[in-house]
Amino acid sequence: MDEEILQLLREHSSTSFSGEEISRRLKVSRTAVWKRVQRLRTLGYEIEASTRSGYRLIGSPDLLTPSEIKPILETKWMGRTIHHFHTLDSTNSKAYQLALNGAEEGEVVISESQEMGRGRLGRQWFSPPFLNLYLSVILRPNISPHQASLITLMAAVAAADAVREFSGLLPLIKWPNDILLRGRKVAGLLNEIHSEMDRIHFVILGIGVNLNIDEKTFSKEIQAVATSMKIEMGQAISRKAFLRSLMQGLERWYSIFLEEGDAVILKAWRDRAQIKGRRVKVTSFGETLAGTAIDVDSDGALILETEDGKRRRVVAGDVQYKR
Ligand code: BT5
Repeated sequence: MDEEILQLLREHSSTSFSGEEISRRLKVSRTAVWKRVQRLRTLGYEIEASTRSGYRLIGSPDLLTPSEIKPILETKWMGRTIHHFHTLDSTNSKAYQLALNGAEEGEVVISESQEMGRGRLGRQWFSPPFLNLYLSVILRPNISPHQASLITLMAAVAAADAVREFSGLLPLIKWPNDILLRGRKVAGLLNEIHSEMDRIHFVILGIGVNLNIDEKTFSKEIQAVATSMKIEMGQAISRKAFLRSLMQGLERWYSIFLEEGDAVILKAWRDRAQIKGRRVKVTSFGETLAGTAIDVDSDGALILETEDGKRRRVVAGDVQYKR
């Protein structure tokens, strides 16, 4: 009902809208409308009320509800259905469930916070409320499972571009899925696929971006590796505006991937990752390898030349840059 009240108030934003009219249209009592208005105020909506003329919406918080996001989205199909929550265990888990139950390509799950935000390899993603972005997009690409990691690379390109547009700083993509500003992680991606041997049912593209979180809100451990747009820029940014740009970029890069194939994505990723020739330490399935990064291949794997001169192909793991 919150969304319906907000929609009515938005449609009549220049004048007040009487409580009686709202209660008639939504088929609830005037007291119920009043209680809802009180609730919306606690969420940050500024609603003027007068016994004579009714309610008027004069200010909206930077919430990521469908009614806030849809009017500003510039995408054709991505994010046209948004499932919004104040809290969830993980947007990826929710999106996975929705996709199993038939949700369509382009449906998006957004949560203001996550109780069990997930990183890769069983790690956690710190997800406090109202400060950052936690979203998962359902994709149903007609590609073979081995190409799925190209979707991670594609999404990293889109996320890096949105970070660049808003911060004016040059982010770096760290293989496979980190977006760094000045060497610290500002965003991470977690892609999960549901597939058969030769067919993908769906991909859940999970993205977390640190937007307005302050340094002191991170734990000591995360503080050492993480940053946010606000920390780097010294000012808060609109989560709505960032989301709009990110969604537009994702839709565009995903279409490029489907229409033009791997090579364009790999080139865009290489330009933003600058990985060639970097001295790295890679941890993969319990093994640590040191060497020089050569490239990523068309399956998104990292090609490494180890110190004994051998080439190794790393499909999953963590990279540390060495000086
Ligand atoms: C990632 O994992 O970077 C993937 C993060 C994906 C998060 C999104 S949020 C929406 C969607 N729903 C989910 O449940 N997940 C996705 P990984 O490379 O494993 O990095 C995890 C590591 O990053 C942790 O072990 C911490 O060291 C660090 N970390 C945790 N929270 C962080 C944060 N908010 N910002 C920066 N670093 C963080």
